[in-house]
Amino acid sequence: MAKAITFLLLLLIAPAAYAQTTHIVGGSDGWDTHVNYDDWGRGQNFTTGDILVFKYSSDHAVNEVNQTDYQNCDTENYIYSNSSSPTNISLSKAETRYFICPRSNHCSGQGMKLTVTVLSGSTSPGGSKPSPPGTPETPPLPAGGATGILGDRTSLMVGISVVWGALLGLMG
Ligand SMILES: [Cu+2]
Repeated sequence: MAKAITFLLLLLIAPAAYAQTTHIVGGSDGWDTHVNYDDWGRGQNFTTGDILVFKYSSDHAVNEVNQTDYQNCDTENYIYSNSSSPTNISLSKAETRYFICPRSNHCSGQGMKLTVTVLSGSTSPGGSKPSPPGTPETPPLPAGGATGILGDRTSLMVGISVVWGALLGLMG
């Protein structure tokens, strides 16, 4: 009986422990002009361990900048720059990060700027930052976000593998 309970607990815990979400910036619109990235960002739960993916044409690029340069759309003093889509960014720490497109007036005039506030995941070391009111600890499945659902399925598969390993260990 104790073994059965352990098994059930592992089944519940394992998928959550390996949860990692891939956020495609702008969804199907990608990283482009005339997309409201504030609106897009509000629908996402960015958690440590997640990955941000910028997909764009050769008209664009991705610069990570500080808060002041973000507000001023200053592209000179970037922290990181990449122009070969897709650009993958690992959200490894609980912090706020700022991304802009350095081409033409895309940041100042075309809305190509994105703020990402990364919250600490429950499994990351170093204590967790309290979530703002209304933000659930565990991200819900995004509505219509195919990649998010795929990511969760991958997590589930990994979780099931872990459970199977534990079960075989219990039986052996
Ligand atoms: Cu651009």
